[in-house]
Amino acid sequence: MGHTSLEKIIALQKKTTQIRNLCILAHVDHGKTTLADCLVASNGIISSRLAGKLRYLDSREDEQIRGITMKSSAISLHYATGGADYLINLIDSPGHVDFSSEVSTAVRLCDGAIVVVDAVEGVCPQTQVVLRQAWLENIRPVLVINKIDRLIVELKLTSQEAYAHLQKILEQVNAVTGTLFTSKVLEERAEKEAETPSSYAENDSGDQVYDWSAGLEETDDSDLYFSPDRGNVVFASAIDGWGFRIHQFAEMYSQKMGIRFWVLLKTLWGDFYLNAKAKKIMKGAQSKGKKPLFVQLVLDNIWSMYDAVVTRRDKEKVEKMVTSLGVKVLPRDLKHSDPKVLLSAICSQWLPVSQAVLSMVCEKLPSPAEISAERVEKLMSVGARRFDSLPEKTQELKKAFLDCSADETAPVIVFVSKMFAVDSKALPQNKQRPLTQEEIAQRRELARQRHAERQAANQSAESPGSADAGGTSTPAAPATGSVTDALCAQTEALSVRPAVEEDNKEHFVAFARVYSGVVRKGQKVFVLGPKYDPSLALRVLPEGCSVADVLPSVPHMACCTVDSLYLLMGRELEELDEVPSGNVLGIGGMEEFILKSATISTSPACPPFTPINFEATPIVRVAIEPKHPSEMPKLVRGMRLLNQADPCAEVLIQETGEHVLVTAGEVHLQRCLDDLRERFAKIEISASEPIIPFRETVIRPPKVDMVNEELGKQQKVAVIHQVKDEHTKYHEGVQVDSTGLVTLTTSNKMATVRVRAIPLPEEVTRILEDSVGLIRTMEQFSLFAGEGKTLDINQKILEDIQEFKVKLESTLQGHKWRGAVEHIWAFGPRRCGPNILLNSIEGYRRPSLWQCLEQEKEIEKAETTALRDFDNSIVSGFQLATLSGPMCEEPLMGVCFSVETWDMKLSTPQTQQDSIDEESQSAEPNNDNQGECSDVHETNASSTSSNRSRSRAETAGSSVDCYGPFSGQLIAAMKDACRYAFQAKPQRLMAAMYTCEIMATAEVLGRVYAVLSKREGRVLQEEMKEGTDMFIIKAVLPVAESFGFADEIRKRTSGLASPQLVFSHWEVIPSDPFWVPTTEEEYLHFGEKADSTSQALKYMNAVRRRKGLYVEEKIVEHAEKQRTLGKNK
Ligand SMILES: Nc1nc2c(ncn2[C@@H]2O[C@H](COP(=O)(O)OP(=O)(O)OP(=O)(O)O)[C@@H](O)[C@H]2O)c(=O)[nH]1
Ligand SMILES: [Mg+2]
Repeated sequence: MGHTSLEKIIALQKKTTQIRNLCILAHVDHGKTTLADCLVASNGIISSRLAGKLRYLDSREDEQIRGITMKSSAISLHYATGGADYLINLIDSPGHVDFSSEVSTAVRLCDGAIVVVDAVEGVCPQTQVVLRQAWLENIRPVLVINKIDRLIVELKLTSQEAYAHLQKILEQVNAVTGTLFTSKVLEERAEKEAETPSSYAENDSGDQVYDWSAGLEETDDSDLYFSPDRGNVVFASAIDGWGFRIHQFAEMYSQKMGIRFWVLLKTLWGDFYLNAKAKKIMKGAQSKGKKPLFVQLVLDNIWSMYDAVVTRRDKEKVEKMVTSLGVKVLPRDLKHSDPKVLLSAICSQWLPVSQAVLSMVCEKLPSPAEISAERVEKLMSVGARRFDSLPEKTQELKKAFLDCSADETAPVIVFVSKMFAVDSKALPQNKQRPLTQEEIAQRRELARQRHAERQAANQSAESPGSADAGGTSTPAAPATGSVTDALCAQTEALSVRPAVEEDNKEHFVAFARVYSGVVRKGQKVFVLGPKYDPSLALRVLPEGCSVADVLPSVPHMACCTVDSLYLLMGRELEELDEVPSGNVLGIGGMEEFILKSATISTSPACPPFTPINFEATPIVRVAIEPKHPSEMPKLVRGMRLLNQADPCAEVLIQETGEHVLVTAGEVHLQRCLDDLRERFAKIEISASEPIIPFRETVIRPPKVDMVNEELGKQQKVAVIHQVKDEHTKYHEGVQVDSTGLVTLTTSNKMATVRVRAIPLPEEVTRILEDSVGLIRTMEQFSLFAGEGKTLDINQKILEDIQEFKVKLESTLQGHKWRGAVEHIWAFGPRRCGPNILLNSIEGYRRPSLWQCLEQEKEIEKAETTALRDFDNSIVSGFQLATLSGPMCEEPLMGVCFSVETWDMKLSTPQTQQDSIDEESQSAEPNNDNQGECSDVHETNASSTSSNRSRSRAETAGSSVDCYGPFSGQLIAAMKDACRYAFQAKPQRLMAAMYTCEIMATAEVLGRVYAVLSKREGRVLQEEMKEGTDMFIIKAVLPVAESFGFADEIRKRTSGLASPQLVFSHWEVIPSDPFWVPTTEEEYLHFGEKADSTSQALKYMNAVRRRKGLYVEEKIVEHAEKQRTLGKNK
């Protein structure tokens, strides 16, 4: 526990205004954990000598080995300043992209964040991401510019150059904040406009004034930016243990030089210099070529310290400095062979980093009591629901949030952001603790008794008088034996039992924060799942009920008793009896009730908190198997535990029965597998090669062939292995014309569809991908409309749908796409994917997909024709076709299927014919033939009979047919038609692509390029980072080639470059997997066998093989003649 006792921390937990909940955020390796070490050391939990080396909060073995953080962990620290005591609940988070979900869960529980930026690398991709996350959660950030020692020792900058460099970094960080701020102001303005439809405002005189400002002017943004004079920036070197805010120097020099403190504070950072003669501070240091104040008064001191201690090792100077600073240095530090030891001994007393950071945190970050109304509303309103649409009782809870009160009467509201597994040994109740006096006495007594019994037993065995010839034992013997046994068992129980129990249970602790009230051990609470609906519960539950009552069951709500509460202390947990509002805590015994996150409350009116924003998309999948098949149940249990313990990992069982694990990236995968092996399943497992997702698409016919010759002009050659021919062979009943129009008739010959596949422009595919949420809403609306209900959609979403439509219209230009957007029939697969089904059937009208936009207008009554009734079958066929393509059964992407005609001939059995005719009274020309079973009604789409009854179609659908139900046939026919239409076009595979940013020095640049090109990567951009000799390379790389990429780069560049891969987009692989040489040039160039098979073919075959599909391959071509080896050879 360090210097601070548990009692002290418990007392501090009650003072809400003195609490700070914060997390440390940064790009990977910018020094978060090292900084956390310095803060932890200030509480005496670890020795300050080890701070920076121990990385105390990286408690997992793999975190220590790899040197990166993988899990966020929390610790409570005590800080006293100016007579006030503060409790700092600190959460260290990982910086690697693969673990960004851990960052999201940490940010949710905090009110503030320390953003750390490496002084050399500056703002990196993850820095931007974490700034955005902090912004989205409405938490306030402060900045630490870390690793300033690298500017001195590695880059060897002068103090003036370093100043310019630091200024740039600050500008970069503020630029990111500025962008976030502007977009928010614009969004708010848009919202306001939506509420008041016109932006014309009447002023007093009645004139109309148009407000043309973007709203940016009136919104105060000065508090938002990082600026040293505002005290929210610390300059530090965590590894050497120093850090400062300019306040400290302003104070020091104001005494020394007699300048007022605030004048110095305002001028210490900026373009000011000291005019020694006039004893004045003047502006314009840069233009006059003077040393800025910051360089002269601050940086020069540090530079000379490094110069004396590290570079020149000037003993005399060091001693002088030590005495002038008034710090104490141990003789062994002075003599230490590593100058860094001496340096950190001096600096950590002169400018202790923990002091600088903690005082900034207490001063600049809000306490839990200062939670803003805006943040509360955001936390309480799930999804598209507005806060004011919540039930009244729920809205009243907003006050409880704002009060953050720890009163008895305040409702308890707790949010659990993740579950984490702990070793049962780490639980305080199982920890080995020193025995109390009584226990020692008890044990002594037991031992004594046992000894006495044993002696008594020996005596009775030896005593000759009681010897029993019959071999039966004396009545005393069994009795003594049993007493001894019982005693032994008792003593063993004291020592052994906990060890036996701990093996069979993994303990989960909920990582949580109290937003209102006090949670107590043994208290009964409601656990509300993410889908819980308070309005439903308030209707079902009796008025004024409490958790203790017997209540009817409500979906997504459970009642449970709080089992144990913990104070999180990094690697350790301390047991608590109660935790008041405003604190971060661990809750034990919740694993039965909570999967990953939940809201806990004593009030049923409490809404579930908004889901956490996860930045990472899980993309790497592997299939997992136990080494020994009999251990399957253990694996299943282990995977279930893993799923609970990791916010981002997904575990699923595929239709094929495979157990699949989906993770965010390679490093994450590795950690999940280690966890499974060593912790959750405790068995040997084997994981498949990562399953790489692909997409299938069609493209416009290429104009040139594989040797860049224009197609069409060359002589074709006969190729022996003509693969293409096989692909153009179709089933009977299928016709494909030269333009790729496929005509297909159902098996019972009653319906014919003509379908064509058209590649969608790339832009359209992208728009479709980005608008999945909107498409789902539209789909739901249509579904409701079909049932005669209406779905109320929030105004903002309607506007977004309108915008989506306009965007589609503007990208689908040209005569081919005329009116296409209006005629979109469906999206697929799963009704929201990036493929379009287009209704190009002349005369067939169906309700528009965009009907939600036309709410005001009367939704046109769709005509009920036979076609209309089977509309769904066509859509289903399309959905199936887009879900798995013909190349390797992967989903399609960017394909439009245009249905050009759809003819139906409906036969109606005679028995029902009469009633139908009476009802519908449609003028059918061939009514007179009704006696024959082969009676056929022509229901062409262009036929005008508009009032055909529904029952007719149903009859047709259910009529007995040797080919099965008609709707099923139609689905199959449509699916096949789509597949053939797809195959009639040039087919291509699409690969998932990662983007990565690699930072590398000039020497290793060549090797980075070599690795990239070997793995089919492509460099997009290369630029030099200003003020350093680092290059930043932006590249894209197929996911399929990415395994081991980061490791290889690291190895080839001796650890100098380390890339982070983030999923970016899907890209068409240009080579044709079905390609065979067909022209003379190609034949000459690639040879008859076309051995140098394309990348696309390799991928395709790999997927087919994995799925157990037929792979066209010649395994042995020119086999040597078989030779029989002699027996003895
Ligand atoms: N030169 C120098 N190196 C530092 C400093 N602070 C940290 N480091 C080094 O930077 C490396 C990464 O430090 P960590 O503290 O593990 O970084 P992190 O931000 O926690 O990394 P992740 O948790 O993996 O994102 C370690 O090798 C540290 O020794 C510093 O002030 N100066
Ligand atoms: Mg770390």
